[in-house]
Amino acid sequence: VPVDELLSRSPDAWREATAHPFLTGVREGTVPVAAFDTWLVQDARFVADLLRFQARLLARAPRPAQAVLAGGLVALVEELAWFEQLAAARGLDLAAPALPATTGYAELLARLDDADVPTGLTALWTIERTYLDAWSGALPGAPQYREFVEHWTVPGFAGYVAGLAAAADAFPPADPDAVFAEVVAAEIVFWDMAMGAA
Ligand code: MP5
Repeated sequence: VPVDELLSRSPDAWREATAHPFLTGVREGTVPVAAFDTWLVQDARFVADLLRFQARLLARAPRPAQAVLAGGLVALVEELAWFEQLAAARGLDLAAPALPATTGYAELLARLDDADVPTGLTALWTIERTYLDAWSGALPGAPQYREFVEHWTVPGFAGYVAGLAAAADAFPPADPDAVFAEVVAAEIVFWDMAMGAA
């Protein structure tokens, strides 16, 4: 099954992960600054974890998947610098402790280090496709959050997600629905955490 079909096979979970109240608040400008800043600090930490996961996946990846993974890795290093600039401008401490949702997601990534490469590719596609659809649903975004909405909705990011889908479809895992469900569940908990509910 092509990865793009996984969305419609788990519609309820997908809606929760991509049409969360946090995102409605980003669109309408009603998400409290404190909740947004919590998300920002925790997401910077997630991206640092994701960078390590992706580096390990690249090291194991078959030749045709290397280019998209390597390009994504460079983008992640740049994204971390972007997070650092934003945190400094907002007076946020990126060394703040990881909250349980962030620790839980890091543990999922660590388990995926031990899974086979096809499972890792489908997981990575799910991670990125979630952000593409989630932030696209928040377009154009309230002025104070617009920079973030733009970051995950530019054509270059959509192109990256399409490249990951092609890699995942070329090397399908035995149970794509299972890894998709695990990642989507972690994404829902992550939004809940920002809203103070996890
Ligand atoms: C992404 C992210 C997207 N930043 N945070 C979570 C919790 N899930 C997915 O990853 P990237 O590398 O920022 O595009």
